[in-house]
Amino acid sequence: MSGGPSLPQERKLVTAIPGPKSAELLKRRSAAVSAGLGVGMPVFVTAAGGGVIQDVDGNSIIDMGAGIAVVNVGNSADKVVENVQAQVAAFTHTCFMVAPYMGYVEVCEHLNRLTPGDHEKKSALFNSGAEALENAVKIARVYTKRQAVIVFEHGYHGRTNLTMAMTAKNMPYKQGFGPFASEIYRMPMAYPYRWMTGEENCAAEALEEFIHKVEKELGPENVAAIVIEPIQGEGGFIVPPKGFLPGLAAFAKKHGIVFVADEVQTGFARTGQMFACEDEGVVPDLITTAKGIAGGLPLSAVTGRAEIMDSVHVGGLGGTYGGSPIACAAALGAIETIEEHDLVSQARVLGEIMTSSLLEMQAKHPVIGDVRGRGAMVAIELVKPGTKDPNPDAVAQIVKYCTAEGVLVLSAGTYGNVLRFLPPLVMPEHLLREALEIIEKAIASLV
Ligand code: PLZ
Repeated sequence: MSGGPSLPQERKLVTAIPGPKSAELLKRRSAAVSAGLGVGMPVFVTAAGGGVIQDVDGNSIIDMGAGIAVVNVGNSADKVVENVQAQVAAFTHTCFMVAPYMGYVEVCEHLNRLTPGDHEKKSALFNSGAEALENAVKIARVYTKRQAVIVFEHGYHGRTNLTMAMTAKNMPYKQGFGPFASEIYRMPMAYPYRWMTGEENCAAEALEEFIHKVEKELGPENVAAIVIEPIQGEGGFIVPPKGFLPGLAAFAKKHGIVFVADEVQTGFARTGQMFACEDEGVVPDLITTAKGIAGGLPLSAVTGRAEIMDSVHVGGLGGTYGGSPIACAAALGAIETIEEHDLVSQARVLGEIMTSSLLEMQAKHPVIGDVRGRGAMVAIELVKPGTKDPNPDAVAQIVKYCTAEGVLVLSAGTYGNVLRFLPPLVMPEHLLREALEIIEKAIASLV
């Protein structure tokens, strides 16, 4: 069976979810795979492309998750497949530090060109988002000769030891996995919907509290890096109010702190801009990317000011697989697809469809406390009607309903009460509207 963009773009259920074949395979999965890995959609995939995922039972499911913001260009995008096939036939691995190849250099050139700011930039490639974050911290520490790293409440940066310390949420990411890395300091996040004194005060008060804590408790001269997601992903698509990110960037600049934008989830056209920090003209010193960079192959990067990136001693950065030739070939195909098909604009088109429809739902269903996001990164926060009390049960029920109806949706949020939507940017509009109709039915069916 072949997937990719030519797969029929329809939702089609021929069995219950999971169907009998998937149900059998789920048994094999539990027998063979560690129980530590959760299951979202309980089906086994045979093909995927455009806006759909096909399973072993012949069901065609609408994909509102894009593999957690990875296949922005769609699964098996033509250019990705073409480049990967050519690369895999030419050579599969030499290790870039042992014998270099041009795919790596070209990906770095694109990253240096595409990321915000027109200063001289350099890049280094790794495998996963967490690895990019680890390396951004290493680089910032060497450059500043300081150790403290500032992160934010509700933030998510990965599951390795250092990035677990940087990630805010205990369950399921950290519980029992300590001890964690030291010198990580978590600051209050500007979370407009839940700001105690009201949304209008959020940016100014959050910044004030941030500056107070850093100046009085940490000492800015000890801080190597401020690391923040321009829109928090796993935390529940928390969009900081205007002024918060520029305020942090200005504080970092004043004190010689490296300002790191973690664009692992927001990057590569997702938010209707190539990178989310462009929205307020914020130019980070370093930017971490992964996910959408390579159309589904494992690749990540740190890109930033040449003087910072070059401050590391020769041999100080690397890894066996980082910037694998196959992943780089995929990235070149993904970047070409994003630019050629103007997926930046398409993210806005999809975002407008989602946001307007979800706002209409909010007017009818008080269980929707907040609708937020940017571009094709949109979420709803569910509350107990008439309050702002988190309602994770409603999210669980909606996910269950959508799963049964063949729509893959993802939850998020510190309180588990956020439903987030991240369709592939190539999803046909009719499929997106159909998914939204089912989501509304799920909300209407809440008991
Ligand atoms: N930074 C902003 O969103 C990964 C995590 C899925 P890796 N988010 C999805 C899960 O439950 O493990 C993420 C992110 C941001 C860093 C990461 C980490 O990226 O490629 O998963 O290591």
